[in-house]
Amino acid sequence: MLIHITPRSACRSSEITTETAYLSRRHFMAGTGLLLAGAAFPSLATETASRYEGVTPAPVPAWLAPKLAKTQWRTTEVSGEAITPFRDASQYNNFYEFGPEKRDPATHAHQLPTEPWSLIIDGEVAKPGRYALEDLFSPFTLQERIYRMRCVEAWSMVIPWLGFPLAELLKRVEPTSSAHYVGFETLNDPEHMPGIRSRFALINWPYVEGLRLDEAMHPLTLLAVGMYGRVLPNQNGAPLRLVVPWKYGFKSIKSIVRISLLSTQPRTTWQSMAPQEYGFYANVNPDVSHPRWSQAQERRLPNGVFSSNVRPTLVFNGYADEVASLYKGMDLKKDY
Ligand SMILES: Nc1nc2c(c(=O)[nH]1)N[C@H]1C(S)=C(S)[C@@H](COP(=O)(O)O)O[C@H]1N2
Ligand SMILES: [Mo]
Repeated sequence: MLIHITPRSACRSSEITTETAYLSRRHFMAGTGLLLAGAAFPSLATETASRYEGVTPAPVPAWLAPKLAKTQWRTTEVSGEAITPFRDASQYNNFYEFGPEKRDPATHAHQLPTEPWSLIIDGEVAKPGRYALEDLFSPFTLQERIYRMRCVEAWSMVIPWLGFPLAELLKRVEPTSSAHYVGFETLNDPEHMPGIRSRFALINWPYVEGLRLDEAMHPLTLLAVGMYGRVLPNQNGAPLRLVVPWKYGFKSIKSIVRISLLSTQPRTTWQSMAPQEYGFYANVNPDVSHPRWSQAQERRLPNGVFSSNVRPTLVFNGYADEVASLYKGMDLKKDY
């Protein structure tokens, strides 16, 4: 998502094929009902091993291990859309704190210390504080959520996240009646984040993001602490990151150190860098082109010379049934 360079990942017209049969969009059945039913996962060990495909996952931290045992698992497919191999999801990343290239996060992020980690919750909230991660998470049961992830650069993946709804955390800290937005902030650690040290970085660190309170409270909005049945790799935003599946990937901020309840709309990193290209809402929308490329299609990873894997982009990334009502009466071409 370098703002002055057309990303290499943007679809070339030669890659575009017509997708004749798109499978059911209603993969997220009956809201969260299916997830909460929490069917036991038949063989987590074998399943996880095959997902990792020879890549050694990081060890599971002490605070996560007991939670994994109680995780509510669901099936391994999203309506016939294959889960992206762990290899791709953990080695083709955007995390500018570690550098601008897709391989940079996987190369450098392992240096980042993620234990201990604490999260500041402040602003318009009855119970502000600095919370140790393990204390903060102790009440929550992890769920597996298999979501499409659509980058604004027009590539996408399908990732099985492990986490819990952000709403559960927000309810516990009790937003006041003046809280209308939620702001998020990533760790700013130049010592361990070479992208921050770089003289070429255009970003005003720390990376910041935001949601309207109703978006933050939506049951699809997840705080993820793991993926593919294990701990989050650092390059994917350990120890905790946001996942907002109906919005472009840049909203899903990684390695969060602060969550602020706010009365007014916060500044966000990409919007402040290039407001004509990246909006606050950033809802996935095939009908609103990026000024430099179309958003009508996307390249589903992994792809290759013989399988371009180009597919049509779905409005709200396929989650319209769940989230379209949040934007009733809004002009999504104006509030992009
Ligand atoms: N702190 C931080 N969060 C970030 C980014 C970033 O550069 N820094 N990149 C975003 C972008 S553009 C995308 S597409 C997703 C990528 O998430 P993934 O690497 O886990 O697939 O992370 C988002 N979160
Ligand atoms: Mo992105």
